[in-house]
Amino acid sequence: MPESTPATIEGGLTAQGLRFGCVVARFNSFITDRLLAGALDAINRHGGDLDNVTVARVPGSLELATAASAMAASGNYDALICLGAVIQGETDHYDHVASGAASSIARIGPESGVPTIFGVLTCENAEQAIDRAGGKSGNAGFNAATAAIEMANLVGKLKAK
Ligand code: INI
Repeated sequence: MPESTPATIEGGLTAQGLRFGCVVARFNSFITDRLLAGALDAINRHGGDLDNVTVARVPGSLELATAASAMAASGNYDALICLGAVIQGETDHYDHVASGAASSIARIGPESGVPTIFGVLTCENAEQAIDRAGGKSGNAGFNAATAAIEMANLVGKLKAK
């Protein structure tokens, strides 16, 4: 057994004093409105102030990254949460929308230094999406906001070290 253990840094789950940007797709708004409600619930329950949350609406999931990039560049946010719903069967370009949204959002955090969370549901049908937006499988918006809180705290600690 080694005699010492490495220092481990983790982000806590308090949202107090943190500023969040939520970018929400209007496409499939019957799902994304529920994701946003879940995200705001998570921020509120973790001690955050909803006055420190800005919601930006975009047409669809393919536009989430552009708005999130602008918010990251503003320097006004500790973390960003991208919320969308891509549902297979309603489009033949499902794969393009899903992979385009995922790859563009994934770049923002590493490139800007502002944690940017992928809260986009990719589902086979509407029922699956409903299950994951506050139904029997929880709320992916709540989970995305919780990840944003943890990452904002972690990045804050790492920068201060
Ligand atoms: N956008 C979504 O957020 N979800 C979808 O399921 C979807 N489908 O099915 O096409 C979708 N398309 C719109 C896309 O995100 C853009 O807004 C559009 O292509 C304009 O750039």
